[in-house]
Amino acid sequence: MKNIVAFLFTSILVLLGIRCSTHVPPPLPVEPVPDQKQLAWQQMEFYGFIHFGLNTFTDQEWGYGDKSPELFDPSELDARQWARVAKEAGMKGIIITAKHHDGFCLWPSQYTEYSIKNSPWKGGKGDVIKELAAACKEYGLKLGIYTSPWDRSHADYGKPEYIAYFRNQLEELLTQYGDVFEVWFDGANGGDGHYAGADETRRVDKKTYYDWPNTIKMIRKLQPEAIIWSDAGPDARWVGNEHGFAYDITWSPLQRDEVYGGMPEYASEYSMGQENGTHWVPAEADVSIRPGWFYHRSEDDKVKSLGHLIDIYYKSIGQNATLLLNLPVDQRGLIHERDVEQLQKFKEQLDLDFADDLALLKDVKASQVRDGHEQYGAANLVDGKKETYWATEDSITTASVTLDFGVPTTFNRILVQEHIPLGQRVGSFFVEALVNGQWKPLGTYGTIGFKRLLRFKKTTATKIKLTITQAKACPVLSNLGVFNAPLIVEEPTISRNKEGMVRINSAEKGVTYYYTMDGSPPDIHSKKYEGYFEAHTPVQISAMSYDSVTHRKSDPKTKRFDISKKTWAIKGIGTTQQTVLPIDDNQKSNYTLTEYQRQNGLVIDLGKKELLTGFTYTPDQGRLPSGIITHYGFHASDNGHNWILIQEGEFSNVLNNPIEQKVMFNKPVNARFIKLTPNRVKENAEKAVVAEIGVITK
Ligand code: FUL
Repeated sequence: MKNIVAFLFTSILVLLGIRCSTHVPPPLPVEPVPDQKQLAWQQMEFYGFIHFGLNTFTDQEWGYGDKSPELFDPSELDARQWARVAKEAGMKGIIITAKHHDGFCLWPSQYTEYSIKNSPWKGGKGDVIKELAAACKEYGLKLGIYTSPWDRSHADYGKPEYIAYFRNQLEELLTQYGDVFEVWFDGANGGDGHYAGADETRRVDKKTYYDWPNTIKMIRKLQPEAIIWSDAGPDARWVGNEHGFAYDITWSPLQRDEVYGGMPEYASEYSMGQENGTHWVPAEADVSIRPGWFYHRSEDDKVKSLGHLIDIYYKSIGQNATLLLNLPVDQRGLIHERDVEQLQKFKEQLDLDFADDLALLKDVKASQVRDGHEQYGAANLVDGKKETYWATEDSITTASVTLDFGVPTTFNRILVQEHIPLGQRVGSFFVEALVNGQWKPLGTYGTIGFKRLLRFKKTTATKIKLTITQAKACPVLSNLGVFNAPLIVEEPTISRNKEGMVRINSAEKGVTYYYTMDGSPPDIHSKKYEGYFEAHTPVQISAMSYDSVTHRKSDPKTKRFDISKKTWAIKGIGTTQQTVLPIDDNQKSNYTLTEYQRQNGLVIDLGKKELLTGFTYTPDQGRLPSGIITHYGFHASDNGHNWILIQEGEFSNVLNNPIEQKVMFNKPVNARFIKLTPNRVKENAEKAVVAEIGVITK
């Protein structure tokens, strides 16, 4: 019986033109190809970055190298918390800033006094790298080291002596803490610095100064499995921006010999890689979960939204890069609660996105299979195995595969992977879906590489067809996945414009919003948002996002608005666009008061008399806020000529946390005209900046 089955099976395969007995040689690799350590690294996909150091305590991004180690004093440093958070977010490793540009070392290097050994933390006996290495081990994570080639504290920076120091320190880091999976060399090199009291600008020849070939040789000897990262690799490269985005066309091969670390034209000319690149140097996308790399209390409100983080995931890992997501450690020595919460939501959403592969074990046919042999058949694309692949004859570089669901199936994501041990091949492809018996285009794309993730709006189709239109050599694809990701359900944003129209919104189209205006928490029985609505009197709006398919709902978002600014006008200046900026209710655009305007103050006609109990001031909401008013005067008038000073004082903590400032008056005041005078501005700047001014009437 068994024999008959085997005979029938073989006959069917022969009839189908699929041979399984004879050996058909696999496609030859298309050079360059990854080595074993690069393959293992690529499969890690997602790992964390930790920026921590003296900058954390001086509220800086680029320390000058002049701050005392005594400022480094985390109150409850817990590297196990960092590792736990990273692990739970799905990360596979952590890279830490052992030394940033300021030169301060997080380990007790024997070659300098500028380290934690001269800090009060653990009486100078601590070692952050050691604690992190142990925590990584405990949580099954790999450890990576960032050590800045530029050292703004070192007396010898710019001279040959510094290179010996740099290597000595690298040797400490690569011999004392176990296996290191990645060594990260920043391209930001040379410039002004303390340089042990010299206080000057030192430029280096980035191509030659560091003598990279010998440093690389040394690293290879000490940590043969480590990936060495920089703009120029040699093993992995910068993606060319700090937004966490790779590109529609992202080649892992790179003309490596043309590139060097910190090369000015790198981002625009090399960061996408090259089809004819000479070396395998895949891209890594680095981005911070907040605007800054180091922790700043002023950014507690600026942790990236869930929608933004998910977008980063699809544009990095989904475009042939790995994702290095930075989690700044705060002054306590912990990853802040808000970042942790956001990471949990991120992980939850990704797990849902890829929960069910609708392509698994479905029927797939290819326009051509290498020698018609089942070893290279299209079924390999959906067999759930990484190492099997579909390939065509060597001479064929345009080909297609068609996946048949059998029944109409709804999806909005496609995953495609090339078998990269044989090199990256595909340069362009498009995808179609058979919807109600008709082929509909879903999109046209560039490269695939290790992983390509495609997003579409929900589509119901019986078949999907992927057509490769250009490839360097015969295509070799290992995986085709299809998913139906649920909507991103995140806290919505609530905004109101100058006309008093309220908008509730989020990054995801298709979710429903429910809201209340009476202070109660929203639920699905609350009022449904159907589009802009008017709100001119003081109101508190609480809104949530809801997905009616999965019944998931977001945390509520609450926003309070006072009277609308529909009738407001700025006095004493022309009618340019600038005039509405501080009263447009969006807090995003800045209004700059010149020195002359500062003396006269910002005067606003409210349009009618109002009973005011206080006012609000929102400083510049940009990355590096300028013109922050620290001390104010607030004046009121009935006619815009005779003014009474209502109150003057200081905006408390505005420099640390430049968010909307609220000032309540000692007693209410009736007025039609108001005036804000910037009595003092951060760093005595000449210009004062107002992103928004508002009144409180309740
Ligand atoms: C940049 C540095 O200058 C930043 O401070 C940060 O460390 C980032 C990851 O790389 O080039």
